[in-house]
Amino acid sequence: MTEVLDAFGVTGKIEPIGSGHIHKTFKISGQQNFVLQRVNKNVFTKPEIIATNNRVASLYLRNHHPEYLFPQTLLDKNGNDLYYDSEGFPWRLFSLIENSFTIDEVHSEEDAFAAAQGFGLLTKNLNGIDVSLFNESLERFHDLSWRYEQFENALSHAQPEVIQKAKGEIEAAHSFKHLVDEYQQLIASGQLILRITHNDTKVNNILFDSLTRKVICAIDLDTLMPGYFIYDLGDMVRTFVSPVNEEEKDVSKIQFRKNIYDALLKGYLAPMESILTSDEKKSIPFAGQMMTYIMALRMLADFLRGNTYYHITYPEQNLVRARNQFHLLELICKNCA
Ligand code: GN1
Ligand code: MG
Repeated sequence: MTEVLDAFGVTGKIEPIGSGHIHKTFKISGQQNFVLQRVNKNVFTKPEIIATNNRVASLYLRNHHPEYLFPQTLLDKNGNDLYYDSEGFPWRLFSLIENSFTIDEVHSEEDAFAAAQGFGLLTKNLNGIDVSLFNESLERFHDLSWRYEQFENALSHAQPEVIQKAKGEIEAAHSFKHLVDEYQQLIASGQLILRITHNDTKVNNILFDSLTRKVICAIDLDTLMPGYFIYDLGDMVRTFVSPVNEEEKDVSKIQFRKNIYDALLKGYLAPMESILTSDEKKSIPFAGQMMTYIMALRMLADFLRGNTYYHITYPEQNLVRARNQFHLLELICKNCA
């Protein structure tokens, strides 16, 4: 760790922060405060793609929307966005944004509106950028057909006792397969425009101001890359509408809060309404369905595979998450038609 702090030329006390499932994140408290992250190189095998995508976006925003706050990484002593330590792990450093906080669940219509507006503004402000300047930091990340195939593949290689434990969830996964067909048809129809989307719009990727409770900015820009608006809108539906998050074991607490759904849609459309086409708007109800399904499939596949992707703190956590998400999916399908 000293090696890494040295490489960036910073000093301070180190403590772990954050609740992400992928990277290791630390707060550095010193004369100035920073956020230091060790990038998960098993997930992001080409972390330079993230750095380049972010640089392209940041440059465009600086020229076209200088008022927009984009959390760009700080350079190491050699002028690089990423520092590779002696063991080959990539690290990056950000300024800590003081007096800010994140939330894991949405508690009010105001928060839903504000957070959704925050994510919408990112895509809106990047409207007009040359999408081909970006590369996919994770290939086929939200390709539902491919994620379904991965689930089937994990299932075909899983141990019998693991399959037995996940029986109900496997059944649920099969029962929603029609969403894959719907997705394929939608993509093939060409109705959706490839835009620059955030692709990980869970509510805890919005930074709020502690004093005003206004949105400061969207964070976690690892998957800022070409995508369809349904990916962003859908992951908001998935993480905003229920009063409990994906870790909740008691599925009876999962709810679809219509007032929160309406507020988030309004918030997202505030910046996006004028750029979305009428064809795109027809897919609004499908967004939450497809993104909740894709996450349920990914969590279940990871459980079947023996938990190789998401960070877990107890053995059945991915199964719990998948069960939670299938319950939520059922509610979303009932309420967003
Ligand atoms: C991961 O890193 P984190 O926790 O923000 C995942 C998302 C999932 C999410 C589920 C790169 O996001 O796709 O929606 O977990 N990110 C990656 O909580 O796989
Ligand atoms: Mg992430």
